[in-house]
Amino acid sequence: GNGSDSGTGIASKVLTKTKRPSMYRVLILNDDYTPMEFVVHILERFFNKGREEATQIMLHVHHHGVGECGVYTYEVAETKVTQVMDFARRHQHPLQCVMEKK
Ligand code: TYC
Repeated sequence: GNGSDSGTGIASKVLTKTKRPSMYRVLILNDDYTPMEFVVHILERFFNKGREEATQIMLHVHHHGVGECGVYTYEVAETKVTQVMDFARRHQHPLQCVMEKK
């Protein structure tokens, strides 16, 4: 980046450090009670998945215990986790959603 003269008459050049943001995976966890259709709905509604991919992710979680919904910057990931946890609680399902640094 550039620093320009702001009054001294001496122009300077400033090196601007750019850095990519850390990325976070949002994961959903399996449980014995949340209906499969509800999980598919969550993946469609909050993670913009189509029916086919949402179903694949849900079945992966059902069989393996955990699965990735998406990868986001910290604030976006945190918002997704809160939205999913609130939605599951409102519908009285025990679905758990967490984030982890990549
Ligand atoms: N195991 C649940 C069932 O049999 C389905 C399920 C899938 C629940 C994925 C949570 O993240 C989950 N109804």
